Amino acid sequence: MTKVIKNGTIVTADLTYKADVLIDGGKIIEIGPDLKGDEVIDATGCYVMPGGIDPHTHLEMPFMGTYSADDFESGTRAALAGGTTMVIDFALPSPGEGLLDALKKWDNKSTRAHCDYSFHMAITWWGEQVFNEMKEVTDRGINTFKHFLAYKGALMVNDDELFASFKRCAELEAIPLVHAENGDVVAEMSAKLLAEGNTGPEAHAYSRPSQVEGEATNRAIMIADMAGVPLYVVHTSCEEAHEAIRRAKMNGKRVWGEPLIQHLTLDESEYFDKDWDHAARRVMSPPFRNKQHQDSLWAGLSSGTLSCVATDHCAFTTDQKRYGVGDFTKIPNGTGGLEDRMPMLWTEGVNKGRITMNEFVAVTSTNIAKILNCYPKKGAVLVGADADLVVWDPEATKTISASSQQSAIDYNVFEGKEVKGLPRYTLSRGTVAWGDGKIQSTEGHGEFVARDAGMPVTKALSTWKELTAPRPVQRSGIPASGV
Ligand code: DUC
Ligand code: ZN
Ligand code: ZN
Ligand code: ZN
Repeated sequence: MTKVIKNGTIVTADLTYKADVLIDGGKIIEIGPDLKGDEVIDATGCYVMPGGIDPHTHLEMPFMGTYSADDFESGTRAALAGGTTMVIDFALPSPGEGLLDALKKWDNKSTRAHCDYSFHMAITWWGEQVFNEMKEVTDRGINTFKHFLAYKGALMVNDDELFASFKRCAELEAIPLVHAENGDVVAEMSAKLLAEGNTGPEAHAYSRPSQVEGEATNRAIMIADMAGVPLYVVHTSCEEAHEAIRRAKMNGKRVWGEPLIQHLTLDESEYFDKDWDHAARRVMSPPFRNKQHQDSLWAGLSSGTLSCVATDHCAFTTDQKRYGVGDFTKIPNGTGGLEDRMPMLWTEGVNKGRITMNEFVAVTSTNIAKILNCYPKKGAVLVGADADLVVWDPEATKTISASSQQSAIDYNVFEGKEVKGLPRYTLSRGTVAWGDGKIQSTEGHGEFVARDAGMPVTKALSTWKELTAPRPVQRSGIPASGV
């Protein structure tokens, strides 16, 4: 049974043109005018784009004494309703737990996924077992390792561990990821705020100013450079971090930055003079910033110094957020966004002239597919690519509301926002998974996407070998040969 998407305009990261798309066996088999298929999907007035890829989700993640409320079932439903056809979730070993043991847990949870998915592996402690298992993890098709420089006493790794792991990534031609906030400084500031009686959710923002992110981003970039490995910085939320990334790029380093849709569109006023629940629901790390930081992130997307827009989808119910009444450090950190990332970015980005449609495709799908080594299977409208596609209606509107969302939580941080630009259909490997305003996919349809290590893009500017190779000592005026 073939399917044909007719009368639409194809929009990719580099081209915009009118053509039909013919699909068979879950793949695109032909692109051109006047194609015929057994089943017709009408794309009149719509753009046909690669399905979104969200490179940063935490589904059913054990965190801060609870589990994030959206699992692979509700989380991937939310993804599809918003035009996203692939998520990359973080397998998270608790400190001391083996990587392969953690991976088994994520394999089990993900059997319920509605759309395709892949994993990053988190490095939450260091030892011989971790060093050895990193190789087996890459053999399983996971070529990215995440490091937390925050969450002291829980997930945080120290610089010696970070350096060791980055060097291991270099050997395996894998890419390290970093959550860049200085965990030592955050811990000090949090303790001081609490001691002074600042227990409410707004103190969360005071405890992690943009400097803690700028410092950690720059540190991670320099350590990655010494290890001879590229670096992907997750949830870049401020100018200081963006500046460090820009500088590294200008110096020829392979460093990528990932702003979140939340940081692009919501600001710190959400924490101040608001009721406790309102502010606590928006507690995440890094916290929302001011307008200047938002302008910096938008500039990064249009200039190309920032590469991908993600969500860090890590949703907690109001009841879970209330674990932190009386102590802001106990409010589970995280917000949702899977369903809203693409409509919000289109509305605030494309409709407002901040980014083009092609840039929209690049930052929601194609760039990350290339970085993570799953392009052009994902992130492309090309013959042979998976038919993970979104038929995007630029005229469709809605008001975002928790009452109509797929997510399992009881609120939405974008509540009341009017969006213009929504998926009419979302196709997952050729199957219509979202259409006519409803989920049409089945639980378990999603498949794991293996991503090999060792693509050319992992070549860094300097390599550990070059940096540590014996070299002649140069003293003032004395030739190095020592004559
Ligand atoms: N930040 C969050 O807000 N939630 C999950 C993990 C993280 O780094
Ligand atoms: Zn993080
Ligand atoms: Zn409120
Ligand atoms: Zn995260």
